Amino acid sequence: MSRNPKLDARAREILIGNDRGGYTVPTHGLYPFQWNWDSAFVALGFATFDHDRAWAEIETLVSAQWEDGMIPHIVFHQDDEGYFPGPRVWGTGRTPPTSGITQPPVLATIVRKLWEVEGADPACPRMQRLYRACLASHRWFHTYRDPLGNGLVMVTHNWETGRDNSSEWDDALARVDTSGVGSYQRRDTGHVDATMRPRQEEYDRYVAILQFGRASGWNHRTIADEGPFRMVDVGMSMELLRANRDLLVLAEALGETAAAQELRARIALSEHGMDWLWNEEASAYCSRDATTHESSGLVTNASFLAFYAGVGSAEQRARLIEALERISGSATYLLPSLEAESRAYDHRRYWRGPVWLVVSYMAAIGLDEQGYPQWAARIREDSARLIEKSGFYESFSPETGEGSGGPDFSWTAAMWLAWCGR
Ligand code: 9WN
Repeated sequence: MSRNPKLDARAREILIGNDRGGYTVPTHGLYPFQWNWDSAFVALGFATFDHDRAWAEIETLVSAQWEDGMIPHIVFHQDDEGYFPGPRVWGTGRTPPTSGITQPPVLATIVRKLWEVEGADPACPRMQRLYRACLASHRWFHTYRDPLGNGLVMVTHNWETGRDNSSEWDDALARVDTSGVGSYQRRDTGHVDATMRPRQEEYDRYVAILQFGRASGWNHRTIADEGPFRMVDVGMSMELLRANRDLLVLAEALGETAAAQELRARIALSEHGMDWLWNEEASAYCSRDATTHESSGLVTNASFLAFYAGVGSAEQRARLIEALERISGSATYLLPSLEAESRAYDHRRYWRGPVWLVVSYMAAIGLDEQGYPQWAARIREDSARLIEKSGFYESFSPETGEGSGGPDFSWTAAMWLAWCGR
């Protein structure tokens, strides 16, 4: 049952309008290339009316996978001067050009979904190919991004987290030396209001981290061992655990016993390892610096992905639900990317308050699965109301519901079609 057929039609129009032939740009102007986790969520939207196109979205993305297994965060299928940093700045020397970092590993979870909707046939060649791509990408995470050997995910650039400007990264970013960055011209603030985007000093740090990677020849070992920014991200750690569980279902269906065994071991490691992120004082899982071991102590929307990952004792879950209750007291619309009481909260600024529907979607799925359907329903309802009030924006103020960032946004349209508008 559709909630609003007019919005369904508009959402489909947005996806089709942002389609550049086999891949979808997140929004016209601000983000003119293919982004990794955007494409995964976008595939869910396409799957509601064009299954073939849904698979193609992911196939185009993984066609740019690196030999070492990394699926890049951006694929630059064509030139566009409207975005900084573009392919020449990244200088990865790949064809097609890509960035040198990755993004949240949500792909396997979405591949499993597409495959199941089509009847879960183990002989499905499209699933099989993407299964292999996801396995290689997960192995890349295990090889390069688990320095503590506890099954969690270390990121080497805040852009990898997808929650780029969260204040969880502030302390680690403050230590990044920007003296050699040089001059460059930002493009993002030419598309959207600067008060919604990261500040200039923050951007300089992002560029400095990029420059370190480029100077290393995009050597992922060097970057992991010596990079200027190394955080264990609560969001990606939860997402990879979930993705490993979903990949295991595919491995079992394919009779891949050795891979299944490997995945089971990874899952067990992450399940135990997750406690390293638990912050007793904050009563939540929080991102933690991989070098100083300092916890951010911040409750973000990613903290609630614990349910999606299926982790936490009864006591930890109860405390997370208490935090959700507290947050719902100050936010008109769930789920804000940062709690209103936190330092640096700003209801309009990038990942420091606004609601992002893709994170809300994952949190709601987890809450529903783990026995909190009323919270899942509340998040879903709030998400639908945001779109009904303001349209298909990149993100929304949790206070006023006003849209922020880019308009006619692909993954917001996809979330309407696949989830909150149904
Ligand atoms: C950098 C495309 C991407 C999303 C990220 C979001 C934003 C880029 C930017 O846009 O990041 O990757 O330039 O701000 O933070 O989650 O994938 O929609």
